[in-house]
Amino acid sequence: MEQRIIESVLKDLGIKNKNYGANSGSSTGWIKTGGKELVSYSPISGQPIASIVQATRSNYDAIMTRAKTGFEKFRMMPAPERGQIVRDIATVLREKKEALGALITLETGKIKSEGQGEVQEMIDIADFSVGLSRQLHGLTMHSERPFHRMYEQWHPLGIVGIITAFNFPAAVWSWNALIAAVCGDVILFKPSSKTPLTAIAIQNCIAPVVDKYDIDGVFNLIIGERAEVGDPLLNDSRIPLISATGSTAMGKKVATQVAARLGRSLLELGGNNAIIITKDCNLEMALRATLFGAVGTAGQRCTSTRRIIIHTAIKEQFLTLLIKAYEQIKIGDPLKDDTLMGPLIDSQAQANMMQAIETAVKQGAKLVYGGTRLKIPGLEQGSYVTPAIVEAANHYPIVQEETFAPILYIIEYKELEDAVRMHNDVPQGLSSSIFTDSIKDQELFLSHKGSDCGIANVNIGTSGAEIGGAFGGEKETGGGRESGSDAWKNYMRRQTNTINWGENLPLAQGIVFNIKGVQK
Ligand code: UN1
Repeated sequence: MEQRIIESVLKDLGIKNKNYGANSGSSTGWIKTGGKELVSYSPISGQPIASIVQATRSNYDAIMTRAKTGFEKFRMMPAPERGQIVRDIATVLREKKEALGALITLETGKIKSEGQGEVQEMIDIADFSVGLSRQLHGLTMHSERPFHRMYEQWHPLGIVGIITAFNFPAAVWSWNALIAAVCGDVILFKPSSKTPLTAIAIQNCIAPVVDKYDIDGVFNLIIGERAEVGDPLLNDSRIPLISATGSTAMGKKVATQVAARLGRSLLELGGNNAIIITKDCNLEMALRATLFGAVGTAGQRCTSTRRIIIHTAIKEQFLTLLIKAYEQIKIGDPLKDDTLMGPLIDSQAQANMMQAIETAVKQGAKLVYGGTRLKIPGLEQGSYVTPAIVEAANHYPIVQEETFAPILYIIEYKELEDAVRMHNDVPQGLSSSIFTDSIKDQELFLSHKGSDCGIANVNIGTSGAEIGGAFGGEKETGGGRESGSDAWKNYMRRQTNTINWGENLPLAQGIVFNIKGVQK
């Protein structure tokens, strides 16, 4: 079944058995790259899907030249016209939703419905960006000087580097690329080497739109190794902004390298997201949110629920219900309709999960469910696991870490203030949630002494954020905000303009600086 799906999806998205790893957006924009071959294997079965000839350093330079030329033209196009381009991209994405979603499933192992959901997230951000293209507003200020006018305007930044992770290979591209595009930037996309085909598919989807508007050099792609492509990109002073999604370790490296040349970085890194479950909440809702948050995408979202901080009085009841629900989760081929959890991305992720559980037990935790390797008949090469439930204490070093796998730590509390303190007592600060029917508990959680995360939800889980809000988090999550709200400002440079339309040259702050014979 998988082979047939692979063939039809690749055909539909214009992917060949062997592909090039650099493109400047148009259908003729592919560069005949000459680097090492990279094979994309499906985590579902471990079988190869297709391969890519990666880009070399000189391929990188060629793409940068095209990006630079692309920017010179694109920046002068009125923003609403750029919005029109993104509107056309949204139309293609609607047409290709099924195929692109299936490819995301093939390359990441996330279930079908989540693959489709990821393309929907792209469509949503495209629609949002179209509206935004008429709303790149600046403020006007009242000048302290007579016959003066002051305002600010937002200019495009230039070339924006986008580095993405395997778990959202398409949506995170769209958050960055489509908003940057309406802002008048051009982008250089470096996808995860675990999901290069989704990146190639995106290029193929948008190529007819790029051709129609003659904007080669706006949506650039580069697939290559760190020495050939990754490091040159981070160190390139022609790239004023690098937007990077991935682990905290990766983010620290990006931040350091980009800061060394005083470039800007926009970081969306690890999370260690918790749900606080209070005594008086709707426990069934809390249970459903926990299941999607901890098991969805096999625990491989940066927003995945990793900790449950639950009131002692209801802990046993909740745990019983949770285990019962975990027993019913269908694990296996993510292409099948009734599967709820697919494989982990690779055997390294599986090994990391097993290692983390072992470490947790050594540190005093109790494994109460799952945490085993699974062999699915016919898919023996896939890294399947049973999701784990572990009773633990918040201060255990392993609980303080983000393990990118479905491990859920259960932590008890007696007083809400303690729950909030434990909640915040981790290095990461992405997403958070409380389940409660008490307005007081809710407001404490949302107050200045409440959750310290970038996202704080009430009676909603930690994952599955809508695109309309700003997305990102504090502390080791990196501080960046992407997607909705005013995250677009990251992709532009602000300019303050003061205009004197009078006959005098008064100085601000009342400074007198008169030179005889020159001033009035
Ligand atoms: C990520 O895991 O990097 O909120 C992004 C969510 C999705 C995005 C996750 N909308 O779970």
